[in-house]
Amino acid sequence: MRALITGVCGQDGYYLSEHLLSLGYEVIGTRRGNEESVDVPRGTKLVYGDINDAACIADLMMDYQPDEVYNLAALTHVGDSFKSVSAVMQTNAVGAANVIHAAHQIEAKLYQASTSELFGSTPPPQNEAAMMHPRSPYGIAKLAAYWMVRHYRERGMHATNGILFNHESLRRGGGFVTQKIARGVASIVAGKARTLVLGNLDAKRDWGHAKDYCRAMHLLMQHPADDYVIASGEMHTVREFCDMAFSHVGLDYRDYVEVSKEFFRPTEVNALCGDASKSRNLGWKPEISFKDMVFEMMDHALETK
Ligand code: F7E
Repeated sequence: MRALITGVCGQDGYYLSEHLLSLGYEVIGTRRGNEESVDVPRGTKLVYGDINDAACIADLMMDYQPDEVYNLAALTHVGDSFKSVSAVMQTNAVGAANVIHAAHQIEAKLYQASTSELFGSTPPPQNEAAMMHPRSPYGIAKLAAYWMVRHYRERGMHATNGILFNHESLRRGGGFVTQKIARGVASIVAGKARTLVLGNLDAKRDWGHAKDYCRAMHLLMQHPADDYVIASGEMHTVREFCDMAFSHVGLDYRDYVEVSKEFFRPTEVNALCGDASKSRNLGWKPEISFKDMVFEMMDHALETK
């Protein structure tokens, strides 16, 4: 089996490639830059690819004829999307359409990285039938891609939306709140910072481990094309995350965390908690707990500071 992963250089690209390679897949991953030091699992074949360039994506499909295509490439920071509306629409909606269309042309199966941000203001628990009401340009662009997947599915394509709730790991980018907290605590412990400045501490999220969620991506592709929620079913506030991370090193978060309007969003998604019963019925379940995920991120941040 041959898989093509767009956005292989991100957190999810790493874990998905690692999983597919362990199953004996040949993995082709796209990257845009020419940097020497790209961290992908050994065995991943890196090729140039930009989902915003329809011709480039079409050529990749023709050249490599993948059996499965995983579209993970995207602008992923929700907060930033308020300041880059056109770019996020271009990459997350039009770029995704380029990938979906090109995969359809060669009759490959397609996985689209959909997101709990689609649900936006709909109260938890959210499952596949919950109303979609995104609250950011990021969510709106992802909703367009979600519908494009459904559209091609209606035309007979094996096209699946994995609606993944927040998923983290030591590979998470530093702009997301979990990694910001982990690295912030490590900086305080190392004496390099005195405070950690955050935004809305009362936002509630359903956080799982990226490794578990990337395993799900492949599993979903082995089942009938559909929309599937992947979530832990547990909800925590940003404040609770802080409490656990600071407690891990014997500190009280209230002594170090400051709140600034700078990190609030114009419109916030207040509470996300997924109901993943449909995916669980296919045999998927998360193996890494919230606590273990926080500790893994913390220990890694402490080691690398
Ligand atoms: O924010 C609040 C913030 O940026 C989580 C992406 O992978 O998951 C991710 O989106 C919450 C929000 O992730 C800060 O307001 C407080 O309520 O870690 P985040 P996200 O926006 O939930 C979904 C499923 C995706 O699809 C996305 O691509 O934390 N928060 N203070 C903060 N957030 C950040 N970034 N920085 C703060 O200082």
